[in-house]
Amino acid sequence: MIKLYAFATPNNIKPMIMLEELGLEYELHAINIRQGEQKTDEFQKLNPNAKVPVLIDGDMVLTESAAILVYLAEKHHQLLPQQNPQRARVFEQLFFHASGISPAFGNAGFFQKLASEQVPFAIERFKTEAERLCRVLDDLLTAHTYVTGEDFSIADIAHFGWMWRAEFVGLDLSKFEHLSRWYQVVNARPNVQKAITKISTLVKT
Ligand SMILES: N[C@@H](CCC(=O)N[C@@H](CS)C(=O)NCC(=O)O)C(=O)O
Repeated sequence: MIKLYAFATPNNIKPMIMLEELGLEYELHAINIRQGEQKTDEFQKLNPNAKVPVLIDGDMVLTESAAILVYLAEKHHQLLPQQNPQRARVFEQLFFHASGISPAFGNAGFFQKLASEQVPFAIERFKTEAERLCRVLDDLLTAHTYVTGEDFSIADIAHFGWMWRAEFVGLDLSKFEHLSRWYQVVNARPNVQKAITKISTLVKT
């Protein structure tokens, strides 16, 4: 059976939503990153980068949430269009997520909620950037139901991961009309709710 090593954080809800959407059974293994369990020698044999999530599917041991989404989508032929331009649009959003949204949101949350000292410049820098990126998504969503068009895809799952933790980042999504509407649509999916229920059994960030 598929195994997922995870903790209750934005990057980990993504593969869980995907597994639920695909209707796959999986074992969830908690790695408590607040207690340093990601730094053990045993865990670093799975991910030398010492981060969750890690997916194990047979011989495949895979890290990086976006790569896990693509792997599962390609294996099960779902939530990633086969043809361009739609396929390229999904990758465009995945790279935008991994290189833009994820680091900005992660740093904004870290400097506001977890850093051992308050660094106003860092808080301002990353929170402003996170808000700017929400505005980019909000503008994009004026034209479509989902981030790449009218079909739900792994790009929506990736973005949902961090939007689900907007409060940790100090962001009020209700300020973004279209992004809020999209969030409610994705959040209402039964499989998204199943993933949230399961991940909530792990410790929250
Ligand atoms: N780019 C990676 C980021 C993974 C990541 O940062 N995971 C965090 C939890 S959301 C983690 O394991 N942090 C532990 C640490 O940095 O020590 C992905 O998308 O999977």
